[in-house]
Order: sequence, then structure tokens, then C-alpha cells
Amino acid sequence: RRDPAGPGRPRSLPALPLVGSLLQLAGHPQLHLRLWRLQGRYGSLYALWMGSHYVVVVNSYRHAREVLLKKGKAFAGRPRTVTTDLLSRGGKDIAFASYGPLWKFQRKLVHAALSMFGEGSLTLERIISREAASLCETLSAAQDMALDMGPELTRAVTNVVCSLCFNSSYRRGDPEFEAMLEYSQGIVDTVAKESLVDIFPWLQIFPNKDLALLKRCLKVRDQLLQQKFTEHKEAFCGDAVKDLMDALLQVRLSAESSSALAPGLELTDDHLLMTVGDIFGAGVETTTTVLKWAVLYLLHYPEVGPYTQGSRIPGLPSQPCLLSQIGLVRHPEVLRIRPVSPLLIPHVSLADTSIGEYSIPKGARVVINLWSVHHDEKEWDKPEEFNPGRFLDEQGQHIHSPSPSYLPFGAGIRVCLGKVLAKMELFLFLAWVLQRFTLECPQDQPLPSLEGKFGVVLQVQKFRVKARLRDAWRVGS
Ligand code: HEM
Ligand code: PLO
Repeated sequence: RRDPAGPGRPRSLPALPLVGSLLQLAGHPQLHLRLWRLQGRYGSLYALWMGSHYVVVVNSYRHAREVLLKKGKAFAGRPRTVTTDLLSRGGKDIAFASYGPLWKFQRKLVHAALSMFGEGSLTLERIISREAASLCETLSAAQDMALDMGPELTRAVTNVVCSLCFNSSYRRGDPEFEAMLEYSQGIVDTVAKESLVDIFPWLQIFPNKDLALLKRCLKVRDQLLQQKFTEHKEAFCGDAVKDLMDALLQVRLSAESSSALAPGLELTDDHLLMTVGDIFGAGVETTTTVLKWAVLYLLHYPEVGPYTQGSRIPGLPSQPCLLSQIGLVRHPEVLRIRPVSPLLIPHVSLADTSIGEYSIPKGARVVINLWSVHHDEKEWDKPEEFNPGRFLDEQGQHIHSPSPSYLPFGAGIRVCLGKVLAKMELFLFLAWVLQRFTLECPQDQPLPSLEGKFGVVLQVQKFRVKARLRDAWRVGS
């Protein structure tokens, strides 16, 4: 069964029966860093065994682009794991679904719905600006207090996806929002953690703390999704499509889905629920995480902070140079230095294929280590240094990546479905906040750690900040 040294295969870490290469990985909670360092001994492309699964680890942008773009279709599969199967009811969502006609159809539907309600349209800009304004009000009220911005950033971002998915939003202290915060944290803490249950599915019969937590959290999430679904079904009259949920219901009612799908394929209630669950979950956890990283880096690098001291611009900032100075140049660098999804979502080869000169068998799991791609010293000058200016062109006007070794949203047919939405949110939220406030570390506290916590997203440890309204924005000035 095992042939780690098959013809032309990548070099493999030593593997033991049953556990595979687990011993080399055990005790390293920061899996992306461990896999990054293993390059020293095994080269940038190597293989390992997770239990009985053959895993290929890609650490260079050339190989990453080959997998995602040039041979995108051959590597478009997803592995099935115990935790993601629970999360997505056996892959009925988009992110953890295997490649196939249903997955394609779900992607197309969401894409169409997102462009209709938001992307690129004024509606989306209005929704985000409304939430940004409300966030700034809250920060203003808490001025000069040491504040954990986490929950407020989460609420602002949640309300944007809530508007898109369900045409609703949450007020401060809303119990449903508090419940969502809690279950989502539980899911982030447990899902896709290459925990023992995912490596040895038969361990499921033993009680497992993480698995129990995940199941508890999923129960709460499923209740919430089901409730939104039922409300929409009851109110839906077929013509006025107000949100993603309505758009999905409409497709089901129209003949479109039956004619667009091959006989025997059906978009079930579960597919609709899991699709919305994905967009809602991805919409909240990713963007919030980037915003927290952005704030944290500003505390560490105050000199790249306020370019706009003293200027007061009502409404949205509009001059291009100001735009780039306030918000635009920051998020590309934040996404480089702390990629939200440091190992993407694992891909699976759907046929015998190759990467570079190495042959890769069908069914191999392929992990793209985005951390390595974004910290490659041959591509990036001082990769651990936060330097938003590296993404500005010579005139300081436009954003461009100085290296092709940059793939924060992945690429190719599995590229992030929320890329446009996410970029717009990051830009607008950062622009609104940084234009109005200077962010400082409370005096009695050390600078918070820049070390992330590895998981399905690279999480930020909790920290507090003082948001001071800039002089130009104080009432009466
Ligand atoms: C997939 C990054 C925001 C929806 C992904 C992947 C990455 C990523 C790296 C995996 C690509 C792969 O496996 O090759 C990000 C980042 C975000 C962000 C950095 C924020 C800054 C969002 C938002 C949404 C979203 C706001 C929802 C509207 C999805 C979905 C997938 C995905 C549905 C799965 C696509 C598939 O498997 O076909 N994202 N994402 N993401 N993202 Fe995002
Ligand atoms: C986040 C917690 C939610 O409660 C459920 C959820 C759904 C979709 C997941 C998301 C979580 C984490 C980030 C993921 C997203 C799909 C695509 C995205 C994995 C688990 C990324 C960054 O790849």
C-alpha cells in the first residue's frame, strides 16, 4: 500500500506503520511553521504520511502556481475528514465539497448572487459604510479606554454578511449574536485541526473532547441556520429576491436547477443550508481576523500609521493617493505577513499527475504552505518586517505585488469566492477607522504578541487598544 519512494516521487519524511510521520509533527501546534522549517532538510517539495494518507507539501510559489493554476483541475479535489464532514454534512457545502457538478453549480449560484447584491455595486459600499460608521461611533464612545476591539469588529463584519445572506443585522448585546460568537469560536478551535479523529477515523468511537465541542457548537449553528431558512421560506413569494437565501430558494423553485443539473443530481435543503453556512462562516471569521491583524501591526509599527494627520474629509475618502495611504496599502501586506489561511484548504489530486519533475499519484492530499510562499527570502526583502510600502508602485499611487510569491486568496478554480467582497471590506473598514482614530497600546501593557494561533484560520491572540479620536474629528474643531 505504501510506496513512499515510488518512481520520481518527492522525498518523504520517515513514516511508521499506522501513525505515519506523526512523530515529526506531534507537539508542534504551529503546523505551518513546522512544515516551513522542514524545507531545510527535505527541500521545498516533500511528502509525508498522516496515518494512511499520502500528503505532499508545497512550499514554493512556482509549485503552488502549477498546482492551483496550470493543473488546477487535476488538483481540484478536497479530502474528506471527520470534522469537515460534520461541519458540511458530508461535503454538501462549497469549501469542503469534492469537485463535481453540484459543487460547480453551488459556486456559480453564490457568485451570481454576490454580484447581484453587492460586489462592485453601490449597495455593498453602502452596507459596509453603514457598519463602519456604527463601529466608529462605538470606538468614539469608548475613547481612551483600553478596549478589546475583537467583538466590535466581528459585529461590524457579521452585519455585512448578515445583510447579504439574510437581509438582517445585529444590535449590540443581541443574544443571538452572542450565541453566534461562541459557537463560531468553538468551530474555529476544533474543525480541520489535524486532530487524532481526522487521522484515525475509527477513533470516533472513543469520547473526544474536541469532537464533543464541535458537535455542540454545530447544533447551535444548525438551529440558527434552520431558523433563518424557515423564515425565508415562509416569507418568500418568488419575485422579490432580497438576499442570498432568497436567491437560493428561487433557483430551487425555478426549473433552472433541474435543467442545469444532470439527472440524479439534486440541490437539497442540506445543500442550501450548508452553502449559506459557508458564506456566513467564511464571511465572518476571515475578514475579522485580517482586521485584528491590521490593528495589531499598527500598534507595532506606529510610523506606518497616520499619513493623514489633521485632514478631515467628510464621508468616504476619495482622492486616490489618500485612499492608498489610509487603507489600501495596508491590507495586502497584512495578508502577506499573516495569511488568514496559512495552509489554504487541502487539495486532492483527481488523477495521476505531476508537480515540477515529481510524479504525484491520484488521491494524494496536497497542502500549499502559504506561509512559506509569503516568507520566501528569495522573493521578499526582510519577510518578517511589516512594510506596507512594498506594495506601492514607484509613484506611490497604485498597488502591485513586487513578487509573484503572493497568493492570499489562493488561485484557479478553487480561488476564494469572497475575494472581491473581502478586499472591499478591508479597505473601507480600515479607511474609516484609521482616518478618524489613532490606535495605541495602553501604557501599562506590553505590546501584544505577533505570534498567530494556527487553525482553520490563523487567529490573533486577544489584546486591548486605545482608540483616540484625531484632533480634526473632535466635536467643535
Ligand atoms: C476559499 C482566503 C474571505 C468564501 C478560500 C481559500 C483561501 C481564502 C486561501 C482556499 C483556496 C484554496 O483552497 O485553494 C480568504 C481570505 C479572506 C477570505 C484571505 C479575507 C481576507 C472570504 C469571504 C467569503 C469567502 C468574505 C464569503 C463571501 C470562501 C469560499 C471558499 C473560500 C466559499 C471555498 C472555495 C472552494 O473551495 O471552491 N478563501 N477568504 N472567503 N473562501 Fe475565502
Ligand atoms: C469558520 C467558523 C464557522 O462557524 C464555520 C466556517 C465555515 C466556512 C469556513 C470557516 C468556518 C473558516 C474559514 C474557511 C471557511 C471556508 C473558506 C475559508 C475555511 C470554519 C478559508 C479561509 O479557506
